[in-house]
Amino acid sequence: MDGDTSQYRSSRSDDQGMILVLVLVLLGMITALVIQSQMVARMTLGTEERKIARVQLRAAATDAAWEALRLLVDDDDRLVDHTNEPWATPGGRLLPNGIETSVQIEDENRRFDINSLSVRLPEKTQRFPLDIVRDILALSRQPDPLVQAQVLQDWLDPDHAGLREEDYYRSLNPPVTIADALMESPQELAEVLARSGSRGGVPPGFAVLPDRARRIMPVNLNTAERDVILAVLGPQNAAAAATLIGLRDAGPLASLTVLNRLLKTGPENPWSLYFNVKSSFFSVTARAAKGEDSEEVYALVCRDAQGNVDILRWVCQ
Ligand SMILES: [Ca+2]
Ligand SMILES: [Ca+2]
Repeated sequence: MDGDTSQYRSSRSDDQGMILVLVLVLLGMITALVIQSQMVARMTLGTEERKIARVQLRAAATDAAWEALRLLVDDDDRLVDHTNEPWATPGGRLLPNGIETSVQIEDENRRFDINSLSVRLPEKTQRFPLDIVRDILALSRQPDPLVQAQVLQDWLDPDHAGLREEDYYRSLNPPVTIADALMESPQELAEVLARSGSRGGVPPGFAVLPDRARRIMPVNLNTAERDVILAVLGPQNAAAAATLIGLRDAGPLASLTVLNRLLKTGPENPWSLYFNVKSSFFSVTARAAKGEDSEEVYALVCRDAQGNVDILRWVCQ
C-alpha cells in the first residue's frame, strides 16, 4: 500500500538542512575561537618581545652610565677639572645587538647651588648667596629677582623670619608645608620658583646639590656658565668677569691666582669661598636606542678628593 510519503521526505530534508546550518555555525565559532587565540598569542608574544627589548635597552644604558663613571674615577688630575678632559667628551657606541648608546657627563659645579642660600655668613661679608641668586634671576630676566631670591631663601633656611615663611604657606588653600630644609631636587626648586611668579622654569645657572651639611658649594671657574661667573662677582666686577671668562676659555685655570690678581686681592678674597677650579658633583645621562624604542638612565654623583664616587640619584626613564 503506497501512501503519500512526500511530507516525511520534506521533514527529513528540513532536519538535514538544520543540521548543516548548525555544523556550519559550529565550524564558524571554532574558526573564530582559533583566530582569536592566535591573535591573543601573537599579542602576548609581542608584549613579551617589547619587555625583553626594554630590558636590553635599560641594561645597555646602565652599562654606558657605569662606563662613564669609571672615566670620572680614572681622572688623573682631580685638583683641576675642565671641559677638555676625557670624562667631558660625549661617548657612545653601536653594540653587536644593534643597540646604539650615547652618554654625557656634565659638571654640576658649573652652576650655583641653590642650597648655598641656607648658609649664614658674617654681617661684614661683601657678597652674600642671596645677592648671587638675585643676580642669576635678574640675568635670566625673571620678573622680581630680589623678592624671588628671598622666597627661595625662606623656603630652605631653618628660621621662621622672612618674607614667606611657615605662616604664609599655611594660609594657602590648600595649605602647603614649608621645607625649612635643604632642597632635594630641581623639581622642588621649580615648584617654589613657580609660586614666586617665575617665568620659564628653573634658570640654567642653578643646581640643586643634595647634602646633609649647610655649606657654600663653590662654582668651578673652568666650567661655569658665563652668567654664573657674572652673578658671583657682581655687576661691579663685570670687567674682571669678562677677562676671567676669556682666560679660562683659552686654557684651564689651575688655581684661583688669576682671580686674585684681577680683583687685586689675596687668597682670602671675599669671592674665594664661591669659586674653585675643580668639581665634586657630576650628572651622567646615558641613553640606549634601537629603532623607535629607547631607555635613559640619569645619575647625579659626588666624587671626593680620593676619587671615590657616591651615587646620589639614579633615575631610569
Ligand atoms: Ca680633572
Ligand atoms: Ca625658613
